[in-house]
Amino acid sequence: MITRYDRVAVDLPKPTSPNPNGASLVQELLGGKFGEMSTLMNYTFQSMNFRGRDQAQAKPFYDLIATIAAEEHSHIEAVTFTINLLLSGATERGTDPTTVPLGIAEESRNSLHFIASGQTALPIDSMGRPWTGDNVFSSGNLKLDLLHNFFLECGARANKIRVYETTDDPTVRAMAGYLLVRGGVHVVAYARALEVLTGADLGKLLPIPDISNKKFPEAKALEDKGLHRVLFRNNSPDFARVGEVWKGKHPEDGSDLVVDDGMPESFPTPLLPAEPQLTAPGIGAIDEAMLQEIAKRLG
Ligand code: MN3
Repeated sequence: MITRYDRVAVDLPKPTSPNPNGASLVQELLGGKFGEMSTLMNYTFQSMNFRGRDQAQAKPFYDLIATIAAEEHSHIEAVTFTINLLLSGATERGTDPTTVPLGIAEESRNSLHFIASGQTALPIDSMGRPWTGDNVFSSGNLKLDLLHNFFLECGARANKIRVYETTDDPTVRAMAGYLLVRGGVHVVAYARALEVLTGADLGKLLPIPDISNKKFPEAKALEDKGLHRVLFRNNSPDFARVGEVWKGKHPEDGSDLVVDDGMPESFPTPLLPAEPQLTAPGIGAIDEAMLQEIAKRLG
């Protein structure tokens, strides 16, 4: 079971200006092959599908995958709110449909943002392809699943770095910086899991790609606070054996890995203003002429 809070894990600043094409790019980090929907769904299915967790030596790995799965929900929120903030105010606000208020859609890369949604995120990648369950790997073999997850997190890290490099927008950079740090935790966690399970030292491969998080100011600020070495248990009485995997030294800077029984810092969810030209949300702001017409018909 999941407990939900009306909070986000990243303090997202307002974009410097609406940026529909930036929003299209960021979609890759949500619904792309290596996006947050993929990490969320991979670990969610792998944890629910986990066989033999009653075996003492298996339980810490179950606890790890389940704990990371829960965190990934906050990552789809971070990316989705970033997209939504970039799309807010991208078209002309008003209630007159004859002024071509959605004209910008013609020159924007993703028309679905304007036609299929209320200028908001969709479960698609940066090219508009829908996210698919084909992105989920859940083989039932722990070693294989952990190897896959290590690869998935490294691929996700590469995508985050490249999206960061496309823009200087502060919202995108805050989101990408945060996810580089937390995704980095998950890279190390799956490397450490394989190490505990097999003795292989995957830490020697890191970082993949070969660039430190500390090169990204938004990520460095969070790593200076130690966010790269903490796994959160979110006050749950369960999954307590995660510390049997998440332990030892961080392979990149040698700091101690720690399990925090509480929750990460969180921030209010950004408010998305109404976009009346899209009739979103479609309550209030009643059209006077239409109201009179209805009143006449009702007699
Ligand atoms: Mn993630």
